Amino acid sequence: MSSSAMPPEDELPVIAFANRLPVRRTRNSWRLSDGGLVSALQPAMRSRGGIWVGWDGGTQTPREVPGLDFELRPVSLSRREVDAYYHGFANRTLWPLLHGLVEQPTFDRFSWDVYRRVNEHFADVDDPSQPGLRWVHDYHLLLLPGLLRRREALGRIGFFLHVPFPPPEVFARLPWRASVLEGMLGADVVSFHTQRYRGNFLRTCAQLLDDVRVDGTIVRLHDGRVVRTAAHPISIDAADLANRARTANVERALDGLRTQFAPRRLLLGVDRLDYTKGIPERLRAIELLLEMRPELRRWITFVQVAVPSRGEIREYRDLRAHVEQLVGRINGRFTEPGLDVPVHYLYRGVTADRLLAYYRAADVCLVTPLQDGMNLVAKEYVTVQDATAGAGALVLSEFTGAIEELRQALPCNPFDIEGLAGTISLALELDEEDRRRRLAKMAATIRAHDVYAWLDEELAATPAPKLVRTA
Ligand code: GDG
Repeated sequence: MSSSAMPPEDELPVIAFANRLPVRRTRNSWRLSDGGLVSALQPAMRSRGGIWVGWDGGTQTPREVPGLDFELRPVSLSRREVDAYYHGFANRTLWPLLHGLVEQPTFDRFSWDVYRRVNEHFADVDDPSQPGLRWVHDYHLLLLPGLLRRREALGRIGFFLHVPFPPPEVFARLPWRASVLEGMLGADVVSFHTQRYRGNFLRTCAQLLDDVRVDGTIVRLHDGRVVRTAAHPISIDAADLANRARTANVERALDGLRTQFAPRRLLLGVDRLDYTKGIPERLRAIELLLEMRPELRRWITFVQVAVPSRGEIREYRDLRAHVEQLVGRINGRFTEPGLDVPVHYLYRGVTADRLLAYYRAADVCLVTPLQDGMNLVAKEYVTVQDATAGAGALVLSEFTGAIEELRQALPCNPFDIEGLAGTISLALELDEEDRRRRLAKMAATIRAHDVYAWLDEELAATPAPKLVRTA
């Protein structure tokens, strides 16, 4: 394979691989889907052109969609494959394992076999002779970098993990740990959100693989190939979000929210309904706060937007029941006769404009995951508040990737319910000047490292990996 015939790395088209294609069907056309991954990758695909490889979700997705300036390459999966690969190995094994065992992972050989097969389907739709920058995303496709390399794909291979990487003693539980690590090491560069996850990965390779040598931040393989690692925190399009937060539609929605909730102060949570997000802990802290400070029962409202997620999986259905029981209990205990309930719970997604109005209206945003790779909601809230002269406070879990950048947030340990209740109380007491100062600093940090900075880091051309002979 000669790289001299290829255009320079930074001109190669991007071939992105992600679990899902970034489009959804509306009544009679195809639209770009919402969601963090799509909005993060979209600018790169727009500027470089290329191909997006992903599961078609069981629909007949066309290769080209008007208005989309990159090609779609669908991977079709049978219902059994989706069950075992997606609901099974990806979401019942890898998801809880990579999030540090916040739930028990299942270890099931059949799901593992199907996961391997599905990763091969993704490799099958790629044409290895097409020069490109192959950019593989997330825990659904951990084996794909290795498969692409074995097929001698032309150009660099990058891998980005959107979720945490746990310490070696946690990852060690996975019966197929060596195959998974070897799959990831098929990339030229393996990237994580933070130095901590990167460090965990390097220590895991050193401890669990016999035939590699970890040398600082690189991994040397037995065949002399060198794999680099990186920490590139993902971010948001801060300028665009700041503009969108000021549109007439958002203003209108904001007026509605202010009329609805005045004169109460608004606390907000926005998450997929996922057990990593710490929603029950957050509710229990609110409950404790209302118990300790009865005057707040008529002065605060907590709005939780819980976007339905992975309802096929038992743990998620149990979580929903638990959350709904807690909401009922808190409202039952603390609603005062003739007054509004203290907790508003929305089991659905809201439109982008409405979400921005909630971000604007909220006096406090509660981002309290038990474990979260980054958390974009925290960055969005800060950006919107700062751009609209707000003075909100952010309570942020120590177990998010975002805490490493958002140093002026009020940190919390969501496992400590009393401590969390105290931090929420503090957020309500903080003086306005202090809140504005904190917001301004955090917003500046986000602007300085927005999604474009992340893309530049991820896609920066690196010299072709050198072959290093080991003795
Ligand atoms: C994974 C990792 C990492 C939420 N509710 C609504 C809505 N959203 C949007 C938010 C935000 C996105 O969804 C959620 O992103 P997060 O980062 O908070 O969380 P995950 O979905 O778990 O994402 C995470 C991320 O990947 C990127 O690498 O940060 O750690 O777990 O953009 O605004 N959007 C709309 N309505 C809603 O109701 N329109």
